[in-house]
Amino acid sequence: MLFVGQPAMSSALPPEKKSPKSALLRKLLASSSPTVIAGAHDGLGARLVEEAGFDGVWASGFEVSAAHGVPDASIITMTEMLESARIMNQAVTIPVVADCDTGFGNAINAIRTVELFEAAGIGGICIEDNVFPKRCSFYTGVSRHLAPVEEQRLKIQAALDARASPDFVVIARTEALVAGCGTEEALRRAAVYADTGADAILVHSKQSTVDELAEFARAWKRPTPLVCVPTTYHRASVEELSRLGFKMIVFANHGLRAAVSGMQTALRKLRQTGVASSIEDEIAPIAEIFRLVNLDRLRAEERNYLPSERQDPTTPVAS
Ligand code: SPV
Ligand code: MG
Repeated sequence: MLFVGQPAMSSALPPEKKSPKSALLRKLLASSSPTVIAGAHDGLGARLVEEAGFDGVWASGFEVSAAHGVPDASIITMTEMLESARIMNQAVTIPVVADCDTGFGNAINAIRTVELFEAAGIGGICIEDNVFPKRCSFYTGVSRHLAPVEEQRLKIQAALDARASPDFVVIARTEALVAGCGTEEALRRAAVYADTGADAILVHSKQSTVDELAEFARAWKRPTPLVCVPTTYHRASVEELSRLGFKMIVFANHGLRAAVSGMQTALRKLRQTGVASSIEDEIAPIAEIFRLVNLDRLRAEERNYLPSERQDPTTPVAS
């Protein structure tokens, strides 16, 4: 039974309409221009990503973890991540790529991960070759262990086999460079994942320059598209990364970091001054929040679906 306010789950749709966003994402990956996506952790953030003109939303494990107030270290559960990704997906028309870390366990966990994320209408997921529990690629003092390549190959195979539709995008990510295993090992792993059928290869790096990724991309001869995440090598532009051969570029956490800076500045000033007018001109007007949550739609739906005696005739229609 569908309760008022409960969104219709996409799994109730006929099979051909099950994952229209995955078809969209697949099209983006196949196009000649770079696909540029940005990180988010909730519906509002996802909507801001879409409004800024990005091609898709990266449902970031780093962001969702931070939004829960915990490190990015396999602490949030698969269902917490799924719910966050589902909320983001509901808020936008562009596809969501969900960062599913290790697939939340072994290949068997990855199977259910694919089933549930696909059923939620997510465009695709990314599965990395860290062992569970993973540690954020940027944490220092971590002894990094990668899953044995054969075990990871089977996990990618399991994820691909678990798809209801071949459109659902499975990105295989290697942490070989982050773990200090070198370009050759990164290429060896990426080749195995690509040959297994992964739709794209995300090769992560925590260097401050793009050099090791450039070396990787130069040596990459397979047609499987490459994905990169320019967080530490932040001087590399979309144009440069695209020229190097990267097809999808993920600005993974910049919205969260911008929000944190903005909130810290405003809240500190508010606490110091004790008067809201001190920051009123520096923060989004209330009306901007009305617009972002689509108040116009609420008004229209009230007019259309509530009996006249339930409508408030004095409430102005938001313009
Ligand atoms: C994330 O956003 O959670 C990622 C990208 O996996 S990164 O944090 O750069 O590893
Ligand atoms: Mg992550």
